[in-house]
This record gives sequence, C-alpha cells and structure tokens, in this order.
Amino acid sequence: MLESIETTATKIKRLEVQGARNIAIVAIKAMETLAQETKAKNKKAFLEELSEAKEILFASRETEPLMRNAVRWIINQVERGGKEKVRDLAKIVSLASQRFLKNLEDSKERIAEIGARRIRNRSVILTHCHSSTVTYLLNKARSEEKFFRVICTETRPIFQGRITAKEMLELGVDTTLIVDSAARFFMNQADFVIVGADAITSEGNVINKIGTSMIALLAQEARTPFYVVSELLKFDPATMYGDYEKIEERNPNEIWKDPPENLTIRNPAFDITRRDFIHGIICEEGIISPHSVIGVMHRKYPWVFE
Ligand code: RUB
Repeated sequence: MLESIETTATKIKRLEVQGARNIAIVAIKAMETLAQETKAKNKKAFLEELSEAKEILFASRETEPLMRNAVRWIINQVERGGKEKVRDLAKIVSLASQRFLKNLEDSKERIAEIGARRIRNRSVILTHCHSSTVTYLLNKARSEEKFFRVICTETRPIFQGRITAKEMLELGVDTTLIVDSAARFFMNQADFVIVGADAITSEGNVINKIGTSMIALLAQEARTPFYVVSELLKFDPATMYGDYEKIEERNPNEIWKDPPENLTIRNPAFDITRRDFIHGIICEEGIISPHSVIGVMHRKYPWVFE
C-alpha cells in the first residue's frame, strides 16, 4: 500500500528530485496518492499507514524540514478533523495537501515579487547550486524587462549550477559559470549574492548546499550583500528545543568514482551559514533579519511549534 511513498522516497534519495521545495511537493503528492489508494479498514489502520509513510519520507533525506513540516501538518489535520470513516479521512489528506501546496505557491510568488525589486538593470548576481525559489525570482525580474547578469558556481560534486545556468540562458540572461573555488575571484563583480535554503534554525542560521557558508564568508569580506530566499516553512522547530539540524552525508562516489584504496572521502551535502553573514532572508513576509525568523514563525505559523 505504501508503494507510492516508497517510489517517491527512492526518487528523493537518488536525487531524481532535487531542492527542498520540489522534495516537499513530491512528498505531499505521495501522501495524497496513498490516501486515495488506501485499503485501510478503520481510522487506526489509516493513521498507522500515514505514520509509516512519514517515517519513510523523513528518512529519504535528512536535511529537509519543509517536507517534514508539510507531512506533519497533513497528519495533524487528519487527527484533529473529527472524522472516523476512512473515506472522510482520506478526503482530509487531499484537502490539506492542496492547501499546503497552494500556500507554497503563494509564498514563492510573494518571495519573487519582493526579491525582484532588489534587482536593477545591469545588476550582477552571484548564486550557488540550484534553487527553484532563486530561479523563479530571477525569472520574475526578467519578465519585468530587467537586464542583469548571473554568475553561477558549478556546485561540486554533482553540478547543480549547470541546471541554474541552463535555466538562466533559457530566460535570455547573460550567464557566467565558474568553478566553486573562483567565487572570491568574481565576488567583487557581484552586486549581491542570492542563495536558497534547505533549513532555517531557531537561531536564524541557514542550511544550504555545501559551499554556501564559504561564499557567505567571502561575500562579507568583499562587502557584498548576501541574501537567502526561503519559504518560512523551511524553519526546523526541533532546533528550538536543542536538536541540531542533521547534515546529510552522501556517497563518496559522487566525488571520485574509482578512488585509491584507503582514501577517506567525505561528502556532506549541506553546510551551515551563521546568521551574522546573512544580510536578509527574503521570505513571504518580506525581507527580514535572520534574528527575527523565530518571532515571525510564532506569528504566522504557530502550529509548527506544537
Ligand atoms: C539543493 C539546494 C537548494 C535548496 C533550495 O540541494 O541546496 O539551494 O534546496 O532549493 P540538492 P529550493 O540539489 O542537494 O537537493 O529553493 O528549490 O527549495
């Protein structure tokens, strides 16, 4: 019965689906499919199925609180919906999924609107990895007839920067691809840096693709503003109660396919950028300081803390 969930989790693990938003979206859709196809006979069995699905999805990638918040919220809606029949419970999953997806879409639109205002004609923007939120924002700026230049890092080990570069070229944006280690060399040309996020902690630190914190560090040294674009629901409530965000460590094969014996290769997928290096977080509530994330979360999404 959990076939759709298993298939989705495998796709996420293998990086056939990439980026925090896309991961959350496919996970939500898999929950919906599960609810449509369930053979559970009663509420208890249905809730057990949802809980098993949750565990499988959570294990697919460790550093993805947006997906976790979405799945948890959907299950909460079912538990609190006051319904008993499986058919009605499945309907709740469907409605909750649609609502969450709509909120994600609205947030993306709002973030793009706000962020695009920061981009002027002839702005030069440096970005790292591939974030669908960043590229949507740049798409928005482009649709406002702004001409700007984008510098993309290639993003070792698996080159997500090439995806960004291709998307930018399709938009007709003047695009330059650089190796990750050339970021300092080009930083003085950039008016600002924009990157996405996988997670935001209660202290306002941001977790994103490995290399992001290095870029933030050198952006500060070059006095180049460093912005993060992120839906607020990438906030991880567990960090508030002392847990550290887990950093996924991936297969060393991604770095070197046939390495010499006895070589230790480490391949963390993400790193943590301290809030002091972040000029602002561009989110659905506006451009906010990393320090204020927790307050904004309490106001806008209080259920996250339950
Ligand atoms: C992708 C990555 C992206 C964030 C944000 O890493 O770090 O910057 O996930 O993306 P990976 P989005 O390729 O390992 O998934 O804005 O699309 O949520």
